[in-house]
Amino acid sequence: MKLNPERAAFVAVDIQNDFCPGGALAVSGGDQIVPLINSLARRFQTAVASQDWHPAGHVSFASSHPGKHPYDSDDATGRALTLWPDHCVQGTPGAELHPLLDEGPYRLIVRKGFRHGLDSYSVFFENDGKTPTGLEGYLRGLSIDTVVLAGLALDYCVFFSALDASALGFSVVVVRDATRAVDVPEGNADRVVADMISRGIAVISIKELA
Ligand code: VGL
Ligand code: ZN
Repeated sequence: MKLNPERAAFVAVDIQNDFCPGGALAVSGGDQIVPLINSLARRFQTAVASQDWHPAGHVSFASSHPGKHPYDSDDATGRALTLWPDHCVQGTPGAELHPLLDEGPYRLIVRKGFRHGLDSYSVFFENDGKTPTGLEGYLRGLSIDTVVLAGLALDYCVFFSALDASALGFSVVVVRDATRAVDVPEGNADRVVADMISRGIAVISIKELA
């Protein structure tokens, strides 16, 4: 796959300590993708990183809902109704970008999920489906038409970012080997990949990127 370097942006989703082994919401093998993310980011003129950035007591934390447990679902309104362990709390080491992530290539770091009562999986819109993060405007301002996504987690933040990017009219590419999935419930990763492909999103491996 050949991309126009003037028109394609790379988005590295949530490469943060809490999503890596030892972190609060560890994604199996999350740290293994860091070298791939570094090599991908260097190939793009426009690279953006996102950072899950929650206040303490955030609505997405199971601990904020008496009687609920991490990975339970909640009936609050929103697009995905899962409750999580406390993670990516603003200013804590878990919220920091992974120490081996090379931050040099990134022009912009977008923080999301910072409103107390609203979660944000997507790097484009928070989970109400309408509150923008500003990333769309940033990319349009640079005449970007193609969004290349990788990072954590495939079946949450990467997936919802890919759906939003596609709905906004960007061409969307997901580099699957530079992602890892939560895979809760089990099979979720395969389900979201099939869903993305059915919507015309390209799910490729890193070696397919020219
Ligand atoms: C994420 C669950 C909760 C992610 C963020 O980055 O995929 N997942 N917050
Ligand atoms: Zn989160």
